[in-house]
Amino acid sequence: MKIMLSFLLPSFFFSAALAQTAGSIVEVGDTQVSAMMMFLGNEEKVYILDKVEGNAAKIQGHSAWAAVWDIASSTTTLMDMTTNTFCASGMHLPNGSFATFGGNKAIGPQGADSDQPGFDSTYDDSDGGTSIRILNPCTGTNCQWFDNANLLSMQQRRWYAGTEALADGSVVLIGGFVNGGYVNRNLPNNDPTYEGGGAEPTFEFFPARDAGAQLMQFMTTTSGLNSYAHAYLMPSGQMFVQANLSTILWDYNNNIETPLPKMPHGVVRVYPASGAVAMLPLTPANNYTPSVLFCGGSNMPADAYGDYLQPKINTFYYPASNDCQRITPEPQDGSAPEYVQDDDMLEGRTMGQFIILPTGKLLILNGGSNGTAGYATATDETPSYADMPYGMSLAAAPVLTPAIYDPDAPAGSRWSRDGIQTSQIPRLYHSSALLLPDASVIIAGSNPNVDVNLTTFFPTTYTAERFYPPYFSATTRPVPQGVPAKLSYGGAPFDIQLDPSSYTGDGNDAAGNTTVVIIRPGFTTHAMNMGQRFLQLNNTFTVMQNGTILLHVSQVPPNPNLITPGPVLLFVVVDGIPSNGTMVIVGNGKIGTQPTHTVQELPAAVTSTPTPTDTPSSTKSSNKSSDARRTTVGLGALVLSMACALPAMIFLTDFS
Ligand SMILES: *[C@@H]1O[C@H](CO)[C@@H](O)[C@H](O)[C@H]1NC(C)=O
Ligand SMILES: *[C@@H]1O[C@H](CO)[C@@H](O)[C@H](O)[C@H]1NC(C)=O
Ligand SMILES: *[C@@H]1O[C@H](CO)[C@@H](O)[C@H](O)[C@H]1NC(C)=O
Ligand SMILES: *[C@@H]1O[C@H](CO)[C@@H](O)[C@H](O)[C@H]1NC(C)=O
Ligand SMILES: *[C@@H]1O[C@H](CO)[C@@H](O)[C@H](O)[C@H]1NC(C)=O
Ligand SMILES: *[C@@H]1O[C@H](CO)[C@@H](O)[C@H](O)[C@H]1NC(C)=O
Ligand SMILES: *[C@@H]1O[C@H](CO)[C@@H](O)[C@H](O)[C@H]1NC(C)=O
Ligand SMILES: *[C@@H]1O[C@H](CO)[C@@H](O)[C@H](O)[C@H]1NC(C)=O
Ligand SMILES: *[C@@H]1O[C@H](CO)[C@@H](O)[C@H](O)[C@H]1NC(C)=O
Ligand SMILES: [Cu+2]
Repeated sequence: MKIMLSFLLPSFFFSAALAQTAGSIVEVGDTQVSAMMMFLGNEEKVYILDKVEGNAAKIQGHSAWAAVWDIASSTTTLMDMTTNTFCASGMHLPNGSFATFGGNKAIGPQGADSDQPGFDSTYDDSDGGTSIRILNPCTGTNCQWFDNANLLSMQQRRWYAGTEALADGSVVLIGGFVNGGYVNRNLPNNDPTYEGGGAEPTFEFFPARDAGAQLMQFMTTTSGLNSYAHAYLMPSGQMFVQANLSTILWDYNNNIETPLPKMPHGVVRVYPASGAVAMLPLTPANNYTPSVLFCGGSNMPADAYGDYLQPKINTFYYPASNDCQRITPEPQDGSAPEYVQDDDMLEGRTMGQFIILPTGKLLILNGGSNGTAGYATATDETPSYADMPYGMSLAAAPVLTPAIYDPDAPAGSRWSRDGIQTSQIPRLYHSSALLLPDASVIIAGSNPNVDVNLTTFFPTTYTAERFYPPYFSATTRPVPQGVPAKLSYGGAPFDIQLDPSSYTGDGNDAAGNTTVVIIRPGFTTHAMNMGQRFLQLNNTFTVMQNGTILLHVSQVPPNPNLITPGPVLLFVVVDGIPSNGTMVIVGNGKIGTQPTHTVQELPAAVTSTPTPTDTPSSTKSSNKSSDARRTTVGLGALVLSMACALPAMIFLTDFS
């Protein structure tokens, strides 16, 4: 029956029908390297990095660990790479390039030490501990990674460095391990700062500053659980940093730490507990005040984390946390920041990952409901690898169904998974996910193994999937015209045009329920999206008598701390239905102080006037072509809306 169907249906029809189902998770092919890290280079390409391992796919005679994935064709092209990217971090740059930082030493098969100093001849990889690698994305397959430690490198070795961009487009790199491990400590923890050379307690900048790498007190305070620290630049220019159970606001220019409250309930959110963490949307309604949301991770007792080698307990039998906390680090009313209990997730998750959707809702996917990130051949409770129930995986019970969190819903009703399908593919340690320009989400990776293992419980995974959020049920998606290629910090507003084919129903209603948002999908690795942010641009509109909507859109607010210079996707969202995203550069494209300008007033909103025979109910139910015909009043009859702040815009069509 199935075979007959595929004979009868043209294949393009079949795949198109599958691909667009709202809530579905669809397999979209083979990434050839296991996608531990990914980022969106431009509207066409996703760049993928793996660690050095024995992938069957070969380039220049050695197993590949880098690739580029073409979104339209779902095909992978291998790329060459010199150094070991194992557990690097990454960030966008102001000109649309991306950088990755650090990694591991050169290794051979099964993670063995390299056969030569700093180079392994079997896997053909060099030490990546201090590497800074740069990619200038291209739409073909001919761009290459710049990866030359002799010309560009960090001052310290960093594996799992916390990474955040600054207002001038430079990047700060925070702490990390020197050579990797499960947690960043020895036991007993007699040397909490340096761990006998295992821990890297300093921070440094890219491009390097004269002061060089400086000691960061927070790394000692949080000793053990301080790698991949969660770091978010705040409007003041200070940085919110969270690791272990500690939280600070950090003045990285003067290296001054201001303590904020401890994470409640003993839930650790950094690796390897690996909670899902994201900054909530910055909107005109919240006056661009950031709040950070933490969900899941682990409340394992401190002792259970063990040391560099392995955990003390059988983590895979320890339930992950379902606890969510929200904090506004810089409240505009001057009150003291505090963690606020948020709705529990629908289940516990470690390595859950937040993807901010154009609707301002947060998708969570991937991860497991038991255990932690990381891999090991033993725990103190299971000393023999042969007895490890899930091979090297320290997590178990993969959560296969995404859920969606609505930050604006009343407490108690923020989580939902209505209409969302379940994947068949576990995505545990070293999985990744990323928002794509069509507002779907690519999901890839998972490889809780030291080297490629296709036969273990949670194998090395090459199959990518795409998740289609609920808005893929829409039959009409907005098609904005006139999206600029660049946005400035402040200055004159610009116009985006939406023709009536971009919406259904009444034009005034649609215009009033339209947002223009910029999203930085970020550099995804280890259940994080480094640099991920969502900012709604302020806007008003003019609804024309022919049904075309002209959106008058503000530039980015004139504070580069809110969204640092570099690439973002711009979406227009009408009635909760996003357009395709256009890649746009925020700022002047250069590392350095960004020019800012006074915000110029937006024109007042203008709605189209219905004919006198229209009733409010007929306005709501009439279709757009009949709207277009009945709205025959000339420009002079346009009604100015009352001056009122978005989004509480009042629509004057309802009084006829
Ligand atoms: C973008 O900026 C980075 C860092 O300054 C630089 O290495 C890279 O070459 C630039 N890319 C382009 C295309 O100019
Ligand atoms: C986290 O920090 C606390 C001190 O605040 C320390 O007692 C604990 O051992 C740390 N946890 C780990 C796993 O290192
Ligand atoms: C958004 O624009 C409206 C209309 O010009 C203005 O009243 C409001 O203050 C702006 N909001 C923000 C947060 O800038
Ligand atoms: C997860 O942990 C619980 C609690 O220890 C245990 O009952 C369950 O069997 C574990 N699940 C898996 C798949 O190991
Ligand atoms: C794969 O994992 C299984 C157990 O998890 C192990 O027995 C086997 O040796 C591994 N294979 C390779 C090639 O590492
Ligand atoms: C969005 O992009 C996809 C993929 O490029 C394309 O097939 C589709 O037609 C676009 N949709 C709109 C509404 O622009
Ligand atoms: C509606 O009128 C405006 C202004 O003349 C024009 O720019 C726009 O293209 C028209 N829209 C349609 C759908 O014809
Ligand atoms: C705006 O669109 C959303 C999503 O479709 C819908 O839930 C909401 O009711 C709309 N709001 C108004 C004021 O129409
Ligand atoms: C929309 O209006 C047109 C023109 O009046 C009409 O032909 C069409 O049937 C209407 N469609 C719906 C869905 O009401
Ligand atoms: Cu890792």
